[in-house]
Amino acid sequence: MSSISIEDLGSLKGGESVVIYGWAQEIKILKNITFIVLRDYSGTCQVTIKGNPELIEKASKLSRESVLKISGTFKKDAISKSAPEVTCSDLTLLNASATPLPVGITDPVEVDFETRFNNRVLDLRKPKNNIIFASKSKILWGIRKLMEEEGFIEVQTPKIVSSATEGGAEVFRVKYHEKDAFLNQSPQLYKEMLISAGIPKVFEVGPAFRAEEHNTNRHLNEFTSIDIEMAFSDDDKAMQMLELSVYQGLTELMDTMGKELEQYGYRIVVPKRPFPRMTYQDGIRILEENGISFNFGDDFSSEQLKIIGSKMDGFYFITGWPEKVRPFYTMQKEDDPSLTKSFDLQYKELEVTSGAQRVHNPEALIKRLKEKGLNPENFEYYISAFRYGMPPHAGWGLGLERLTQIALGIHNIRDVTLFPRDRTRVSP
Ligand code: AMO
Repeated sequence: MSSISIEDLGSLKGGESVVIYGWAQEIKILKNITFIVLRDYSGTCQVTIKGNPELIEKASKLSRESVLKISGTFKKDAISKSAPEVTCSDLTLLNASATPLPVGITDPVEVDFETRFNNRVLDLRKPKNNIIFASKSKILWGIRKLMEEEGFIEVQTPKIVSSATEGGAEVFRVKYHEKDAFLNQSPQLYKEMLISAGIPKVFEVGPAFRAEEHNTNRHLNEFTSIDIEMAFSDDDKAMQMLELSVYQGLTELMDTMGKELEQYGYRIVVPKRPFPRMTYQDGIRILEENGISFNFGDDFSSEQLKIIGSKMDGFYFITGWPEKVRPFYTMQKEDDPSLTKSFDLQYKELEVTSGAQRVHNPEALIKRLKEKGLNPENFEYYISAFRYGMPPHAGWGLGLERLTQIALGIHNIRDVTLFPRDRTRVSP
């Protein structure tokens, strides 16, 4: 007999023979009757064992979270109102769970962070944690669908690279045969090269590595970057595409999982469009109105972004960042080279995306590299892509974990990461 998922039991009339597989979430042994709460990937049901001393004896030896095969009869008018019920006629122990469980699946007491993440597979069995990853997948699916509709090609670029993209300090070095190499901090240089390679719209979803020293609730050492690059484009068009991407990703989540997520206490943020835009100078003005003096050209600290973000409702752009705080590939404004054609997308104080129109002239690029104290020779493979006709182009990089944090209102970025990598954790 083929098996049925717990969710699909609901479609039966009652009285049918069924086979179900799952974990023994709870085992309640009473005098002449034993109840097992069985959980599979779709939900939980109650398995009732009575009038069969041999089976009751077998069930009494089970440990929680053991994997079982249950054969029985589906009971329509179950006593348990919250879960469907199956009267058990046979029980096979497929794999016993060790005891005690370091992380209980239903125990009301929360274990500490280290224990949770040392035993992450058990922690992920909790439906409230598990659903975060179905949500992350839906957000990504919404964005992927949009990319497909808009004619983007999904690409995969190297993650072992010969030069640091986003800055020297935050890069992991790796031994690459006889040479040194780096783990890529962003697909930036490669996505730009693909514009010269004749792909007008590229996107990539992949890991990005940052040797961040600080332990915060928004930084990982390995995160998922959604990157796009568009030919014959500018910062304004890139911002429009970003607004649409965030909107579509979160709408897909709301439409497909909104109700279920609410049951777990998550309230999805669905953005209102258009996202307001403020300039870097507007940001400074807000700070000054709040009695904070600020040096033009500096980056906003997270405390300062908290103040700026408190004036904004939901997602907003900060545009026109100073050249000093943006990477070498960012295009300067024609009328004021101290500023750039760049933007960040923010949600309150959290930065979700950075993007810009890029430098496309090879001489200008070499000049910018030198001004930033970098050696153009180390970037020759990249610059050469600009020598034979590089279109003007623009794009952005969006942190999927940060977007998921915002969507579900989750404080710590580690909770939206299956196996987080941070300053102290590289396992599991
Ligand atoms: P940037 O360095 O701002 O820009 O990164 C883009 C986005 O990636 C996410 N992010 C992170 N998420 C978790 N942990 C981290 N340590 C981390 N660092 C960054 C953020 C951030 O907004 N090449 C440019 C993008 C571009 O211009 O196309 C870049 O990488 O959400």
